Amino acid sequence: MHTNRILQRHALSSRYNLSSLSVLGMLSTGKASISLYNSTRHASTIQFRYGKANQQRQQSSKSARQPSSSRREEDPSQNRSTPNFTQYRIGENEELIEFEVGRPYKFFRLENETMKNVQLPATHVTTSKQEMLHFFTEMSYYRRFEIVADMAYKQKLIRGFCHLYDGQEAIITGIKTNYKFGVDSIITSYRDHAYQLAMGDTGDATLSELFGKSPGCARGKGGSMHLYYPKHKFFGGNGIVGAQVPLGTGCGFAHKYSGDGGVNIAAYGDGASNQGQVFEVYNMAKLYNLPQIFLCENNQYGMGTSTSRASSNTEFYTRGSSCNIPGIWIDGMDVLAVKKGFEFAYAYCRAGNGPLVVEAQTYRYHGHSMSDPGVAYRTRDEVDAVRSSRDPIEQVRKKILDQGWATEQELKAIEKDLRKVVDGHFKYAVAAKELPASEIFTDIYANGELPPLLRPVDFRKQRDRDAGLFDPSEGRGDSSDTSRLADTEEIDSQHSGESMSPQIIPKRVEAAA
Ligand SMILES: Cc1ncc(C[n+]2csc(CCOP(=O)(O)OP(=O)(O)O)c2C)c(N)n1
Ligand SMILES: [Mg+2]
Repeated sequence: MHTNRILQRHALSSRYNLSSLSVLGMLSTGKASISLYNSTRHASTIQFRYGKANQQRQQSSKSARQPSSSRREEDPSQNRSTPNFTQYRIGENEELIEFEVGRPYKFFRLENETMKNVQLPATHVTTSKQEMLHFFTEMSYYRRFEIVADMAYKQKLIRGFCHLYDGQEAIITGIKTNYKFGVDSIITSYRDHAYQLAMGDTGDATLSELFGKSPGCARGKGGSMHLYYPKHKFFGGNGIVGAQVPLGTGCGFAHKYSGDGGVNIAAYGDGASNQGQVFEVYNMAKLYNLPQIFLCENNQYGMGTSTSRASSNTEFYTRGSSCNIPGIWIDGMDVLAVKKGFEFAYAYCRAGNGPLVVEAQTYRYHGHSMSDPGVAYRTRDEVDAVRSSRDPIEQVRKKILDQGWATEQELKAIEKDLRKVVDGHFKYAVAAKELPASEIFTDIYANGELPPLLRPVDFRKQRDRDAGLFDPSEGRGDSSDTSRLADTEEIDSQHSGESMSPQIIPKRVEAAA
């Protein structure tokens, strides 16, 4: 049965009849949208729903759950099986309920402005039991994913940089409710795991990318900071602080130029908001009247520096002032406030009102990245106080319990199920293969050529070191084409030790035995 129909069927069930309760949401997760079906009669189970492509992928990789790098063609993300993606929408038969937004919106230059076809968001938000259960499930999934990433990093299964999003889950969850898939575009910083999952990549693939394994969106070459999902116009995952803001504005320009009706969100941190390039594109976006949301995820710190130490104006929603861009402040810990706030932001931009600055105030629980324990510049009490009073998942849990929509045990069962789901991603990513060393110089030029100015590694030595990892028949391309293998000794002899010249191009050698 289609998940939506399941949802609707259960929406009709009595509010307090817990034996027939209920469907607990759909996620763009794991290998699929997850439908959590929970009842006291049936043990909690998670039903994975696969699209056709995913079924085929399952069958082909069933035995060993070993993804093969040869499965990837030119653009891995386009060829990878994609989840049967779903976005939660309140159904017609659902009983609606209104909640007051705990911390009201703040507006900058919006109240007296004449806006085309849009009204400021009210302080109450309409939702339903099913949507709240969905939010609980979706945010808990992102949280669990980050906890497992944290653990995997400590086990050295993830190397390099890794920035976790726990604490900030309500923001992408509230955005996703309003996102027009196939139309809108979005871009963010390196704190991007939940964005990738929300935009539809699978948990298996996402964790594989973090592990540097071939099923990942960048075939393991990008890692944690370089996730992307072009199918749904998620353009990463960007490691240079602030760099995504001009890139996103370029997407905003493309939306306007092509008239496709889309809106771009360029998300950046409170630290990034002080960058010159951010102000430059504010100016351009306003000049061109672009459908552009500048989203400042104010998590209170840029690395170890608090906003009050780094920013002369900590009211980030007013930062468009020099370019006459209005702004709105949203409580980024309250998923309902984010949902409604972005409903407004999208409507504002779609109606042709031009760009908007949105500040979503939030908090990051972990340190800046895995190398930062996160307690040198703030106290544990501060972190604990946010966890106990403003946590986005706990706020939703409380509302669900207060309404009698589920019991504590039932919500715990969801979390337990999610652990299994993410454990599945973990097992998958552990078993997944790395690309062979012969892929080291691929994906640099669009035409697949080796870069002429790069000094290649000695694949023969590398092969010995990797003891069996290197196999020229693996990976992309014709296995008889050994042009990627370089006779580096000869190159070394030609190399003067100064700059490499274009004629020093890796020489064709015989294939390794
Ligand atoms: C151009 C540039 N400068 C400095 C850095 C180092 N750096 C990485 S993250 C960061 C702090 C950014 O903080 P913020 O924008 O608040 O984002 P958050 O990490 O809090 O999400 C800095 C300075 C970088 N990656 N790029
Ligand atoms: Mg920050």
